Amino acid sequence: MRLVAVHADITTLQVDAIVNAANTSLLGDGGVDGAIHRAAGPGLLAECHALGGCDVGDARLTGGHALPARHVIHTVGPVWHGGDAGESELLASCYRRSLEVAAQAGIRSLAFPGISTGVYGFPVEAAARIAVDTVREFDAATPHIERVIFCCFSHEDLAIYRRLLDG
Ligand code: AR6
Repeated sequence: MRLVAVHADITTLQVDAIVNAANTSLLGDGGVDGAIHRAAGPGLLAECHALGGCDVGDARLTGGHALPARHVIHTVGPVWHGGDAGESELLASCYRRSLEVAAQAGIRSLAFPGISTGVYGFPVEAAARIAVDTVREFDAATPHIERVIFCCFSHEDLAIYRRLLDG
């Protein structure tokens, strides 16, 4: 598996799947979730309605609709409450479940945003470390996915990921 970090709007990426930082309703809101729903069009919302929600730390698969990506994997990150409420384990679970769902669907390339690091307030550096470690562990156990992209929305986030991936 190749792990790379890029600076991009995730809705523009041509990959088998992009991951969405959703909420438990799966019905779209702001941030990357809002951007994905706007770019995918109303068909995505209809498909999400039928799923009936998703637990924190879990993931669900839909089509990509009008997106260049063929699928969207919706995962629900934890809200940051200071770090003693199981936030790290739940965030690791988001990455692991997204990869499991991707592998089951035969997805070979996927892109993650910084789950929970926007409105949900998870510190970026700690979140990036969990993201990279969890993807590397998954790769060692099940080498099905060829390319994982960490899609950074700021140059600061990109610098953090580049450092972790080089280290
Ligand atoms: N492409 C890539 N990354 C993006 C984009 C984009 N187009 N837009 C934002 N980001 P957030 P969360 C980055 O707040 O913290 C929603 O309302 C952003 O800079 O989208 O998990 C949901 O419905 C940050 O690094 O997600 C939930 O209610 C990262 O994506 C709640 O927000 C995540 O920021 C989830 O909060």
